[in-house]
Amino acid sequence: MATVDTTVQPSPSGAAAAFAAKHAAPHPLKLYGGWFCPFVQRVWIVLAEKKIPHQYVEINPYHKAADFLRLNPRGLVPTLAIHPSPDSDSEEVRVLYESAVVVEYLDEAFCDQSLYGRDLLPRDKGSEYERARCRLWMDFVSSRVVPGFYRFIQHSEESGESLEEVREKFLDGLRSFVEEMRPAEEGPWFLGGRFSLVDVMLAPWAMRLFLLDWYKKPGGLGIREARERGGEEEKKIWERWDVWFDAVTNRQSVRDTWSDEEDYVKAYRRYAENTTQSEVAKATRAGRSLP
Ligand SMILES: N[C@@H](CCC(=O)N[C@@H](CS)C(=O)NCC(=O)O)C(=O)O
Repeated sequence: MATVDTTVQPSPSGAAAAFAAKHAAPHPLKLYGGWFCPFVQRVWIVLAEKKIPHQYVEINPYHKAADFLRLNPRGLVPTLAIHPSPDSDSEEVRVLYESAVVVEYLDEAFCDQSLYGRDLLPRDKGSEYERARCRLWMDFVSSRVVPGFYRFIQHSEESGESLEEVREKFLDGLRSFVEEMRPAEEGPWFLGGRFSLVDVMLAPWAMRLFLLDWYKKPGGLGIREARERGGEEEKKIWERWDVWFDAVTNRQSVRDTWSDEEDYVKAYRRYAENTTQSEVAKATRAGRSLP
């Protein structure tokens, strides 16, 4: 078997290093994560957003230690372990994984608004439709936008599609997402005035879009060109996108869970050269849905 490079810088840097250090002490709620992982960042953002007490445990998910596989047989981060509190009779450690599941769990489990602030999904009586619509667009991010990001960044000569094609499909996903946002007059977020899990789901990839400009030349991400080429409708879409993008990439919880930019450049080189053997990358290469 070819030797696979699974090394990653062992710990976060910048603001994320400070955030991790603040949450290094043992705590019954443990997030196993990797600083570079956008799925982990979703969970990290919710912990930061709601100021949920926890312990952050940095691991390299590509080196699957037996103890970690016992917690999560899929061997993926984020993995959340909920240890019994000292005053409970139970010995049992409860485990959750899958970022989309974990963010909803945390939002529901830590719902005392006097301690944790506003819910990240609308939960008041009568908000069933709005909550379901949030889930629809959270799912859209995971099932359309995120796979499109990996097809784009891993694009190579062998992809069977041109760089222009993968770029256009990716931008189409963003356009559909933007068309569902409340008008900017109501506020910058997907729901207008209210930051929600829909924003959380895409925020880590919004932060990583600069990598497409960095690695996918010529043309890079291509929003500027699409806007210049397009008509009025296209301009309006990207104006709304800019408002959302600026707000989300400056949100405190997003900044607090972000390492130094150059570390992402290094970590994503293997994706950009399409040589990484991560489960996400292998699925992308094989045209399968993501793990
Ligand atoms: N669907 C999972 C995806 C998680 C995932 O792919 N995590 C990557 C790191 S970004 C991982 O643990 N990779 C280990 C591997 O590929 O072996 C989620 O949403 O949590």
